[in-house]
Amino acid sequence: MKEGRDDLLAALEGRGWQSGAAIAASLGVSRAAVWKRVERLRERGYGIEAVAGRGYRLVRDSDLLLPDAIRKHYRPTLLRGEIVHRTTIDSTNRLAAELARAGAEEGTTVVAEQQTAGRGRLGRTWVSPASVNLYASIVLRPGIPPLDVPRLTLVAGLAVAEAIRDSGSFAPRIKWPNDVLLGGRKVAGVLTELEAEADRVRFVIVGIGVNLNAARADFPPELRRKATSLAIAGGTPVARAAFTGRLLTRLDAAWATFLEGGFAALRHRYDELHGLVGVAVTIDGAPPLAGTVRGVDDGGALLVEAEGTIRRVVSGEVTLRDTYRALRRGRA
Ligand code: BT5
Repeated sequence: MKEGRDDLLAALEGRGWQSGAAIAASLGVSRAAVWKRVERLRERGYGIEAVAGRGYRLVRDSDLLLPDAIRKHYRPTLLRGEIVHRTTIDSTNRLAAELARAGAEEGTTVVAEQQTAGRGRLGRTWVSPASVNLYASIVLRPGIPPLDVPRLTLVAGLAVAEAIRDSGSFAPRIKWPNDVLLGGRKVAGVLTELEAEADRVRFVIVGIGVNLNAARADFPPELRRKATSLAIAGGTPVARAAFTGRLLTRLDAAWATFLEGGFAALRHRYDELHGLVGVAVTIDGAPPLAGTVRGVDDGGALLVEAEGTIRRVVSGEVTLRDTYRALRRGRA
Protein backbone atom coordinates (compact mmCIF):
# COMPACT_ATOMS: atom_id res chain seq x y z
CA MET A 1 0.00 0.00 0.00
CA LYS A 2 1.23 3.46 -0.84
CA GLU A 3 1.99 5.82 2.02
CA GLY A 4 -1.14 7.17 3.67
CA ARG A 5 -3.51 5.81 1.00
CA ASP A 6 -7.09 5.05 1.78
CA ASP A 7 -7.07 1.32 2.68
CA LEU A 8 -10.31 0.64 0.82
CA LEU A 9 -8.77 2.09 -2.33
CA ALA A 10 -5.69 0.00 -1.79
CA ALA A 11 -7.90 -3.09 -1.51
CA LEU A 12 -9.56 -2.28 -4.85
CA GLU A 13 -6.67 -0.99 -6.92
CA GLY A 14 -5.45 -3.22 -9.72
CA ARG A 15 -7.36 -6.27 -8.47
CA GLY A 16 -10.56 -6.53 -10.52
CA TRP A 17 -13.70 -7.65 -8.74
CA GLN A 18 -13.54 -7.93 -4.95
CA SER A 19 -16.43 -9.23 -2.91
CA GLY A 20 -17.90 -6.94 -0.29
CA ALA A 21 -17.44 -9.66 2.32
CA ALA A 22 -13.75 -10.10 1.52
CA ILE A 23 -13.10 -6.35 1.66
CA ALA A 24 -15.05 -6.04 4.90
CA ALA A 25 -13.01 -8.85 6.42
CA SER A 26 -9.66 -7.47 5.29
CA LEU A 27 -10.45 -3.98 6.61
CA GLY A 28 -12.11 -5.25 9.78
CA VAL A 29 -15.36 -3.32 9.19
CA SER A 30 -18.95 -4.28 8.36
CA ARG A 31 -20.22 -4.71 4.80
CA ALA A 32 -22.50 -1.74 5.35
CA ALA A 33 -19.46 0.35 6.26
CA VAL A 34 -17.70 -0.76 3.07
CA TRP A 35 -20.72 0.36 1.03
CA LYS A 36 -20.76 3.76 2.76
CA ARG A 37 -17.09 4.26 2.08
CA VAL A 38 -17.51 3.27 -1.56
CA GLU A 39 -20.19 5.95 -1.82
CA ARG A 40 -17.85 8.52 -0.33
CA LEU A 41 -15.10 7.61 -2.80
CA ARG A 42 -17.56 7.95 -5.66
CA GLU A 43 -18.49 11.42 -4.45
CA ARG A 44 -14.81 12.22 -4.78
CA GLY A 45 -14.76 11.24 -8.41
CA TYR A 46 -13.56 7.64 -8.21
CA GLY A 47 -15.33 5.26 -10.58
CA ILE A 48 -16.35 2.13 -8.65
CA GLU A 49 -18.75 -0.45 -10.09
CA ALA A 50 -20.93 -2.49 -7.77
CA VAL A 51 -22.69 -5.65 -8.93
CA ALA A 52 -24.64 -8.02 -6.71
CA GLY A 53 -22.86 -11.34 -6.44
CA ARG A 54 -19.53 -10.00 -7.72
CA GLY A 55 -18.75 -7.12 -5.40
CA TYR A 56 -16.84 -3.96 -6.27
CA ARG A 57 -14.40 -2.99 -8.98
CA LEU A 58 -12.40 0.19 -9.45
CA VAL A 59 -12.90 1.35 -13.04
CA ARG A 60 -11.70 4.91 -13.09
CA ASP A 61 -8.36 6.23 -11.97
CA SER A 62 -7.95 7.45 -8.47
CA ASP A 63 -7.54 11.11 -9.36
CA LEU A 64 -4.48 11.78 -7.24
CA LEU A 65 -2.53 14.95 -7.97
CA LEU A 66 0.38 12.97 -9.40
CA PRO A 67 2.99 14.95 -11.35
CA ASP A 68 2.53 12.87 -14.53
CA ALA A 69 -1.23 13.37 -14.46
CA ILE A 70 -0.79 17.14 -13.99
CA ARG A 71 1.80 17.38 -16.76
CA LYS A 72 -0.67 15.96 -19.27
CA HIS A 73 -2.50 19.27 -18.96
CA TYR A 74 0.48 21.57 -18.46
CA ARG A 75 3.11 22.80 -20.91
CA PRO A 76 4.95 25.56 -19.10
CA THR A 77 7.04 28.12 -20.91
CA LEU A 78 8.73 29.71 -17.89
CA LEU A 79 7.86 27.71 -14.80
CA ARG A 80 9.80 24.62 -15.66
CA GLY A 81 10.71 23.32 -12.19
CA GLU A 82 9.83 19.93 -10.77
CA ILE A 83 6.37 19.03 -9.44
CA VAL A 84 6.61 17.45 -5.99
CA HIS A 85 3.62 15.45 -4.67
CA ARG A 86 2.88 14.64 -1.03
CA THR A 87 0.00 12.62 0.38
CA THR A 88 0.05 14.53 3.64
CA ILE A 89 2.04 17.59 4.60
CA ASP A 90 1.83 20.31 7.24
CA SER A 91 1.81 23.12 4.65
CA THR A 92 2.84 23.08 0.99
CA ASN A 93 4.13 26.64 1.46
CA ARG A 94 6.46 25.44 4.20
CA LEU A 95 7.94 22.65 2.06
CA ALA A 96 8.22 24.89 -1.02
CA ALA A 97 10.19 27.45 1.04
CA GLU A 98 12.48 24.69 2.29
CA LEU A 99 13.13 23.54 -1.29
CA ALA A 100 13.67 27.14 -2.45
CA ARG A 101 16.20 27.71 0.34
CA ALA A 102 18.04 24.63 -0.89
CA GLY A 103 18.19 26.11 -4.40
CA ALA A 104 15.05 24.75 -6.13
CA GLU A 105 14.56 26.41 -9.49
CA GLU A 106 11.75 28.79 -10.37
CA GLY A 107 8.51 26.98 -11.05
CA THR A 108 9.17 24.17 -8.57
CA THR A 109 5.69 23.24 -7.40
CA VAL A 110 4.58 21.34 -4.31
CA VAL A 111 1.11 19.77 -4.39
CA ALA A 112 -0.54 17.80 -1.61
CA GLU A 113 -3.66 15.74 -1.07
CA GLN A 114 -4.05 17.06 2.44
CA GLN A 115 -2.52 19.66 4.77
CA THR A 116 -2.44 19.25 8.53
CA ALA A 117 -1.46 22.87 9.16
CA GLY A 118 -2.66 24.74 6.07
CA ARG A 119 -2.02 28.44 6.44
CA GLY A 120 -4.08 31.49 5.61
CA ARG A 121 -2.88 35.05 6.06
CA LEU A 122 -2.16 36.66 9.43
CA GLY A 123 -1.92 33.35 11.28
CA ARG A 124 -5.29 32.12 10.06
CA THR A 125 -5.94 28.49 9.12
CA TRP A 126 -6.72 27.05 5.69
CA VAL A 127 -9.06 24.08 6.06
CA SER A 128 -7.47 21.31 3.99
CA PRO A 129 -9.40 18.01 3.92
CA ALA A 130 -7.82 15.01 2.17
CA SER A 131 -8.10 14.09 -1.52
CA VAL A 132 -10.86 16.49 -2.49
CA ASN A 133 -9.19 19.85 -3.13
CA LEU A 134 -6.02 21.42 -4.45
CA TYR A 135 -3.22 22.71 -2.25
CA ALA A 136 -0.27 23.97 -4.29
CA SER A 137 2.78 26.16 -3.71
CA ILE A 138 4.96 27.51 -6.46
CA VAL A 139 8.51 28.86 -6.11
CA LEU A 140 9.10 32.15 -7.94
CA ARG A 141 12.33 34.11 -8.17
CA PRO A 142 11.28 37.51 -9.43
CA GLY A 143 13.78 40.33 -9.81
CA ILE A 144 11.50 42.77 -8.00
CA PRO A 145 11.83 44.65 -4.71
CA PRO A 146 10.03 43.16 -1.68
CA LEU A 147 7.51 46.01 -1.73
CA ASP A 148 6.17 44.86 -5.10
CA VAL A 149 5.58 41.27 -3.99
CA PRO A 150 1.90 41.77 -2.99
CA ARG A 151 1.21 42.22 -6.72
CA LEU A 152 2.07 38.56 -7.20
CA THR A 153 -0.94 37.69 -5.06
CA LEU A 154 -3.11 39.48 -7.60
CA VAL A 155 -1.40 37.70 -10.50
CA ALA A 156 -2.06 34.33 -8.83
CA GLY A 157 -5.64 35.26 -7.92
CA LEU A 158 -6.26 36.18 -11.55
CA ALA A 159 -4.82 32.84 -12.74
CA VAL A 160 -7.06 30.96 -10.28
CA ALA A 161 -10.18 32.82 -11.37
CA GLU A 162 -9.34 32.24 -15.05
CA ALA A 163 -8.71 28.54 -14.47
CA ILE A 164 -12.09 28.25 -12.72
CA ARG A 165 -13.76 30.08 -15.59
CA ASP A 166 -12.08 27.62 -18.00
CA SER A 167 -13.57 24.71 -16.05
CA GLY A 168 -17.26 24.95 -16.93
CA SER A 169 -19.99 27.51 -16.75
CA PHE A 170 -18.64 29.20 -13.64
CA ALA A 171 -18.60 32.95 -13.08
CA PRO A 172 -15.83 33.40 -10.51
CA ARG A 173 -15.29 36.78 -8.89
CA ILE A 174 -12.08 38.02 -7.32
CA LYS A 175 -12.37 39.79 -3.98
CA TRP A 176 -9.28 41.95 -3.78
CA PRO A 177 -6.63 41.07 -2.94
CA ASN A 178 -6.61 37.30 -2.60
CA ASP A 179 -10.02 35.63 -2.50
CA VAL A 180 -11.87 33.99 -5.34
CA LEU A 181 -15.61 33.61 -4.83
CA LEU A 182 -18.39 31.66 -6.51
CA GLY A 183 -21.88 32.89 -5.80
CA GLY A 184 -20.48 35.10 -3.04
CA ARG A 185 -18.78 32.18 -1.27
CA LYS A 186 -15.05 31.65 -1.01
CA VAL A 187 -13.77 28.91 -3.30
CA ALA A 188 -10.04 29.76 -3.30
CA GLY A 189 -7.39 31.76 -1.49
CA VAL A 190 -3.81 32.81 -2.20
CA LEU A 191 -1.06 33.17 0.37
CA THR A 192 2.14 34.83 -0.87
CA GLU A 193 5.20 34.57 1.36
CA LEU A 194 8.74 35.76 0.69
CA GLU A 195 12.31 35.63 1.87
CA ALA A 196 14.33 38.72 1.14
CA GLU A 197 17.42 40.69 2.01
CA ALA A 198 17.04 44.44 2.50
CA ASP A 199 16.05 45.25 -1.08
CA ARG A 200 16.34 41.98 -2.94
CA VAL A 201 13.81 39.18 -3.04
CA ARG A 202 15.48 35.79 -2.57
CA PHE A 203 12.35 33.88 -3.47
CA VAL A 204 8.59 34.07 -3.27
CA ILE A 205 6.25 31.22 -2.49
CA VAL A 206 2.81 31.57 -4.03
CA GLY A 207 0.45 29.26 -2.14
CA ILE A 208 -2.90 28.48 -3.70
CA GLY A 209 -5.81 26.59 -2.15
CA VAL A 210 -8.81 25.78 -4.35
CA ASN A 211 -11.86 23.87 -3.11
CA LEU A 212 -12.59 21.45 -5.92
CA ASN A 213 -14.62 18.42 -4.81
CA ALA A 214 -15.17 19.23 -1.14
CA ALA A 215 -18.74 18.55 0.00
CA ARG A 216 -20.40 20.89 2.46
CA ALA A 217 -19.74 18.37 5.23
CA ASP A 218 -15.99 18.60 4.58
CA PHE A 219 -16.02 22.17 5.95
CA PRO A 220 -16.32 22.91 9.66
CA PRO A 221 -19.76 24.28 10.60
CA GLU A 222 -18.58 27.90 10.83
CA LEU A 223 -17.40 27.81 7.19
CA ARG A 224 -20.39 26.06 5.61
CA ARG A 225 -22.17 29.27 4.71
CA LYS A 226 -19.02 31.14 3.69
CA ALA A 227 -17.17 28.49 1.66
CA THR A 228 -17.98 26.55 -1.48
CA SER A 229 -16.29 24.23 -3.98
CA LEU A 230 -16.50 23.75 -7.73
CA ALA A 231 -18.42 20.50 -7.15
CA ILE A 232 -20.93 22.19 -4.81
CA ALA A 233 -21.41 25.09 -7.21
CA GLY A 234 -21.39 23.08 -10.43
CA GLY A 235 -23.05 19.87 -9.28
CA THR A 236 -20.38 17.51 -10.65
CA PRO A 237 -16.91 16.50 -9.47
CA VAL A 238 -13.87 18.05 -11.11
CA ALA A 239 -10.86 16.08 -12.36
CA ARG A 240 -8.32 17.50 -9.94
CA ALA A 241 -5.09 16.83 -11.82
CA ALA A 242 -6.53 18.33 -15.01
CA PHE A 243 -7.67 21.41 -13.08
CA THR A 244 -4.20 21.74 -11.57
CA GLY A 245 -2.66 21.62 -15.05
CA ARG A 246 -5.04 24.33 -16.28
CA LEU A 247 -4.29 26.48 -13.26
CA LEU A 248 -0.53 26.18 -13.64
CA THR A 249 -0.88 26.95 -17.37
CA ARG A 250 -2.80 30.12 -16.54
CA LEU A 251 -0.24 31.06 -13.88
CA ASP A 252 2.67 30.45 -16.24
CA ALA A 253 1.07 32.69 -18.88
CA ALA A 254 0.11 35.44 -16.42
CA TRP A 255 3.61 35.33 -14.95
CA ALA A 256 5.16 35.86 -18.39
CA THR A 257 2.85 38.82 -19.03
CA PHE A 258 3.64 40.28 -15.60
CA LEU A 259 7.40 40.01 -16.13
CA GLU A 260 7.10 41.83 -19.45
CA GLY A 261 4.56 44.52 -18.68
CA GLY A 262 4.04 44.59 -14.93
CA PHE A 263 0.61 44.39 -13.34
CA ALA A 264 -0.54 47.12 -15.76
CA ALA A 265 -0.49 44.51 -18.54
CA LEU A 266 -2.94 42.30 -16.58
CA ARG A 267 -5.10 45.00 -15.12
CA HIS A 268 -7.92 44.82 -17.64
CA ARG A 269 -8.19 41.06 -17.15
CA TYR A 270 -8.26 41.52 -13.40
CA ASP A 271 -10.96 44.17 -13.69
CA GLU A 272 -13.10 41.82 -15.79
CA LEU A 273 -13.18 39.28 -12.98
CA HIS A 274 -13.09 41.67 -10.04
CA GLY A 275 -16.24 41.36 -7.94
CA LEU A 276 -15.79 44.45 -5.79
CA VAL A 277 -16.16 47.11 -8.48
CA GLY A 278 -19.09 49.35 -7.59
CA VAL A 279 -19.50 47.67 -4.21
CA ALA A 280 -19.66 49.57 -0.89
CA VAL A 281 -16.85 48.43 1.40
CA THR A 282 -15.05 49.23 4.61
CA ILE A 283 -11.27 48.83 4.81
CA ASP A 284 -9.98 48.13 8.30
CA GLY A 285 -7.47 50.55 9.79
CA ALA A 286 -7.39 53.43 12.19
CA PRO A 287 -9.62 55.06 11.22
CA PRO A 288 -11.40 52.61 8.91
CA LEU A 289 -12.12 53.78 5.39
CA ALA A 290 -15.65 53.50 4.04
CA GLY A 291 -16.35 54.02 0.35
CA THR A 292 -17.16 52.46 -3.00
CA VAL A 293 -14.64 50.41 -4.95
CA ARG A 294 -13.78 51.81 -8.37
CA GLY A 295 -11.26 49.14 -9.43
CA VAL A 296 -7.51 48.63 -9.12
CA ASP A 297 -4.69 50.76 -10.47
CA ASP A 298 -1.64 49.75 -12.52
CA GLY A 299 0.22 48.90 -9.33
CA GLY A 300 -2.53 46.62 -8.06
CA ALA A 301 -3.76 49.03 -5.35
CA LEU A 302 -7.49 49.06 -4.63
CA LEU A 303 -9.18 52.33 -5.63
CA VAL A 304 -11.84 53.38 -3.16
CA GLU A 305 -13.99 56.44 -3.67
CA ALA A 306 -14.88 58.15 -0.41
CA GLU A 307 -16.50 61.57 -0.14
CA GLY A 308 -15.75 62.39 -3.74
CA THR A 309 -12.05 61.51 -3.71
CA ILE A 310 -10.31 58.36 -4.86
CA ARG A 311 -8.05 56.76 -2.27
CA ARG A 312 -5.43 54.09 -3.05
CA VAL A 313 -5.41 51.14 -0.67
CA VAL A 314 -2.31 48.96 -0.82
CA SER A 315 -3.15 46.54 1.98
CA GLY A 316 -5.92 45.85 4.43
CA GLU A 317 -8.94 43.69 5.06
CA VAL A 318 -11.98 44.51 2.97
CA THR A 319 -15.42 44.08 4.52
CA LEU A 320 -18.53 44.37 2.41
CA ARG A 321 -20.92 46.88 3.94
CA ASP A 322 -23.96 45.28 2.39
CA THR A 323 -23.31 41.57 3.14
CA TYR A 324 -22.26 39.29 0.35
CA ARG A 325 -25.51 39.74 -1.52
CA ALA A 326 -23.81 42.33 -3.69
CA LEU A 327 -21.34 39.75 -4.96
CA ARG A 328 -24.01 37.06 -5.31
CA ARG A 329 -25.82 39.22 -7.79
CA GLY A 330 -23.03 38.38 -10.21
CA ARG A 331 -23.83 35.63 -12.69
CA ALA A 332 -22.24 33.08 -10.38
C1 BT5 B 1 -6.20 32.78 2.36
O1 BT5 B 1 -6.03 33.31 3.62
O2 BT5 B 1 -7.22 32.85 1.73
C2 BT5 B 1 -4.97 32.08 1.83
C3 BT5 B 1 -5.17 30.59 1.74
C4 BT5 B 1 -3.98 29.92 1.10
C5 BT5 B 1 -4.05 28.44 1.23
C6 BT5 B 1 -2.97 27.76 0.46
S1 BT5 B 1 -3.21 26.03 0.37
C7 BT5 B 1 -1.64 25.79 -0.28
C8 BT5 B 1 -0.71 26.75 0.45
N1 BT5 B 1 -0.17 26.16 1.64
C9 BT5 B 1 -0.61 26.77 2.77
O3 BT5 B 1 -0.31 26.43 3.93
N2 BT5 B 1 -1.44 27.79 2.42
C10 BT5 B 1 -1.55 27.93 0.98
P1 BT5 B 1 -7.04 34.29 4.34
O4 BT5 B 1 -7.43 35.40 3.41
O5 BT5 B 1 -6.39 34.62 5.61
O6 BT5 B 1 -8.32 33.42 4.57
C11 BT5 B 1 -8.40 32.49 5.62
C12 BT5 B 1 -9.87 32.40 6.02
O7 BT5 B 1 -10.62 31.76 4.99
C13 BT5 B 1 -10.08 31.56 7.26
O8 BT5 B 1 -9.97 32.32 8.42
C14 BT5 B 1 -11.48 31.01 7.04
O9 BT5 B 1 -12.45 31.98 7.40
C15 BT5 B 1 -11.57 30.87 5.55
N3 BT5 B 1 -11.19 29.50 5.11
C16 BT5 B 1 -10.35 28.62 5.67
N4 BT5 B 1 -10.25 27.51 4.96
C17 BT5 B 1 -11.07 27.67 3.89
C18 BT5 B 1 -11.41 26.86 2.78
N5 BT5 B 1 -10.88 25.66 2.57
N6 BT5 B 1 -12.29 27.37 1.89
C19 BT5 B 1 -12.84 28.59 2.04
N7 BT5 B 1 -12.56 29.39 3.07
C20 BT5 B 1 -11.69 28.94 4.00
